[in-house]
Amino acid sequence: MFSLMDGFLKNDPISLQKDILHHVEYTVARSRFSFDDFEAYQALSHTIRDRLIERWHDTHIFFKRTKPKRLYFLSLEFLMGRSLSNSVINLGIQDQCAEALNQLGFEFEVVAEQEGDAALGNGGLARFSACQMDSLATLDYPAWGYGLRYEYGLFRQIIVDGFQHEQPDYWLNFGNPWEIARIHVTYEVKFYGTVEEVEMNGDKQKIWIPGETVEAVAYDNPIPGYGTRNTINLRLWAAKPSSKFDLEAYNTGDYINSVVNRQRAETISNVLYPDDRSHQGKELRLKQQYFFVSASLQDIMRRFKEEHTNFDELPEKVALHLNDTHPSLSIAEVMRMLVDEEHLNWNKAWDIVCKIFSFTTHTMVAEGLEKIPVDLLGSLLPRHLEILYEINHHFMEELKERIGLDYSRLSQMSIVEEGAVKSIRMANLSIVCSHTVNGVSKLHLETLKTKTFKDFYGLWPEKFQCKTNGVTQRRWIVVSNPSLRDLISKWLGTEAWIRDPDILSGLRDHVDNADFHLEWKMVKRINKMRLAEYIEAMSGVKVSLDAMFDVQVKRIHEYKRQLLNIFGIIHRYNCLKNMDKDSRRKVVPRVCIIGGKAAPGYEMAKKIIKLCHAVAEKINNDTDIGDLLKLVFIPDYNVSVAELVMPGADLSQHLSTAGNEASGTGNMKFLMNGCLLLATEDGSTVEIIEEIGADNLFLFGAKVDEVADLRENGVSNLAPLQNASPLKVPLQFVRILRMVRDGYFGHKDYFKTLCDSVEAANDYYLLGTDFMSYLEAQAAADKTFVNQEKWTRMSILSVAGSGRFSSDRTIQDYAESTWKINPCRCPL
Ligand code: 26V
Repeated sequence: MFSLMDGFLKNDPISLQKDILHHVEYTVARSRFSFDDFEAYQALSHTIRDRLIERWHDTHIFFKRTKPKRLYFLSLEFLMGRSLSNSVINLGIQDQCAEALNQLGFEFEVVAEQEGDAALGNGGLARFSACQMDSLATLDYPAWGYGLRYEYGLFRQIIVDGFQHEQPDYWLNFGNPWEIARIHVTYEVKFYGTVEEVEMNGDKQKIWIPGETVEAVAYDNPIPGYGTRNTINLRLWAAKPSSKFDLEAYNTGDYINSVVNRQRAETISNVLYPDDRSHQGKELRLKQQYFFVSASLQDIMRRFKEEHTNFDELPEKVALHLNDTHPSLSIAEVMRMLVDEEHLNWNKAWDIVCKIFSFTTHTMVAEGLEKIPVDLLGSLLPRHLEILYEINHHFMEELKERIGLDYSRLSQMSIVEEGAVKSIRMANLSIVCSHTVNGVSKLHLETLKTKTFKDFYGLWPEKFQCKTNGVTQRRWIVVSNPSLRDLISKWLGTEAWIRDPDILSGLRDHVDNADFHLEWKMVKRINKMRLAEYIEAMSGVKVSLDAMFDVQVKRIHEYKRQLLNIFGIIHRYNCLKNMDKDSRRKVVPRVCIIGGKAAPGYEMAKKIIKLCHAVAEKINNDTDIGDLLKLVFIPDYNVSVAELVMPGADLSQHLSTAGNEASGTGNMKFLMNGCLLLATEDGSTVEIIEEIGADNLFLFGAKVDEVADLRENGVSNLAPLQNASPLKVPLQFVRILRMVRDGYFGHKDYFKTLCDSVEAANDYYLLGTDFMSYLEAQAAADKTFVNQEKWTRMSILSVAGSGRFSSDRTIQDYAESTWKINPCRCPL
């Protein structure tokens, strides 16, 4: 007789092979006797997907049965990268898959390379969302991620003559085996229209008569945990024309136009906004936000209502997390659903709303906070605007009772900003309605409390909490650095650190073991080899493995100071040019690697990319310099490039002017890969210092409490500048600036505004001020590199201290103190 258990797919190499061939033949529709690497990737992915679906079902059946409180993580961006390697590792079937492929004549690594990145996000915030999903699944939390299924992800960066060009990333072109289209899970999302007041049971009631309807279709992306059967869901919404909309349009008789108009609906989820600096008040962006919010909340409420009848239970069963302010319209939407649709009275609904939302902000400065013009909001979502006004009215009344008629503070804390463009302040809204407001590092939280949201902190100190970011060691060691994974496990005698990262501290016991050092250096060498091959393939530049690989990869921003790095490289070049042969022999050879995308409209960032190429051309073609200094720009930096670059780096740079990087997560990934950091005391680096000790990284630059003075007076009252020109800028810096200005690297006119931006009077990010200190840190790195034993010690201690920066720790903290959710482990 057939038992239900017979249905389970097996994971031995023979069964996997059978399934791969099945998918080659029936999914990919190729002959099982002849298929290429890409087709092997497709077939293997479907083989893995089948296994994910089994676990996904079991997990959700288990959640349904046990009805735990669920977390809904709302984020407009997820940078997932590739899924194949991550899935087979989390499923624990990596060796079996490799063997299955091997017997068919394929190599796992080559097949895995076929996959493109899922790049549905810009940078830090989006990759952090992806790391959190991995940790939520691994720690067995009953969580769902919700996001948008953009058809075009973050643009591809190509470099032509040193200039960045953007190309669309139509990532779905070759199919996406990792998603499951739920064509029957759809919701109507409404826009525009009017609000009317009607009588209902003797009461006056507002109703929204919308003007346009669009359909949201669910695409599910299973997220497997490591060392557990739990597989949670990331549900992404795609916009489709609504069938209702159809009927009306067709009845007008204009068939062609109505079909063309239908297509307009789909544009909502078409493209990811690629600028992570400013909120421009664009209608399409607002439509994306509401489309996402409305579909997600209908889905969440439907699930809640299937299991419960009383909305009083909502706070015990549902936690809604706002990943930055992008999904904050959720607050107005839940109020609308409870008041207008479920007919709860305002106070009751408000009480519930205040218990279910939590909020994390990823921005440091007030200017970066999101505002939505009232005119725009009122036309697209008239009822929501009314609700927002009413929330603000109640808040202002409460505030007057607490602080009196202090109009300046009242107007600063108001959710509505009066002024040339009347707007809704999304951060204020989120703070007022959330029970918890999280900063992403200690230093970030401190800034929120003392500057950005000072008044709110005064009002509700208990709301403000620190949840320092983290990254998942599954992707950032196990997937990306298999040699290091093996080495760590060998010396710790266990693989338990993959689920319990604190165990990594055990590496400290071996920090002076010569055999360990030897193997440690060997691993770095292997990874440098892989990176060197990639660099040569990308840029044609051959690099020496004996050189120090010095890397700065992240979005290009003025505050991240890639320009400081480039100026440092020019300085190094000048020094080399002026050295005699003997001195040159003592120089540590360097390969400087820079990578990152500039927002398409960010002129200054684009000029930095061009300058990097111009300097590279000069240096790399100078035969006099040879292997002593190379500069390469890695184009199209993304998650999979990061997986290659981080393991191969000796030194990584994190140069933000103190007080500008809310946390930073790149530093944590490099730390996990035994790469030493050269950094300012900014964001989470402050906590890395606490963990591994200031002796184990290269620190430089103004501290956060010196920055304001330095900006105002050009000098700090804490540490006066030495070796400065009359302009209080080091002469070396002035000289380099002059070289660029005078056209030493060509493109004199083009670089003019870039030079102006760091001229003493304008140098907002303090490049000149920090330059000497930067050069000293660089010199210290050179000196240490010569002493390989010391370097290796520092490298081991970096990895040993990286456990605290696992997203597992972050998630556990959120789960316990913010979301109040418990693990819910699906039985095997
Ligand atoms: C803003 C905008 C505005 C226009 C539309 C698109 C868009 C997308 C994102 C953003 C905000 C970006 C904020 C961000 O990525 N912050 C970074 O978050 C990291 C994770 O917490 C943190 O490590 C970085 O320090 C922080 O810069």
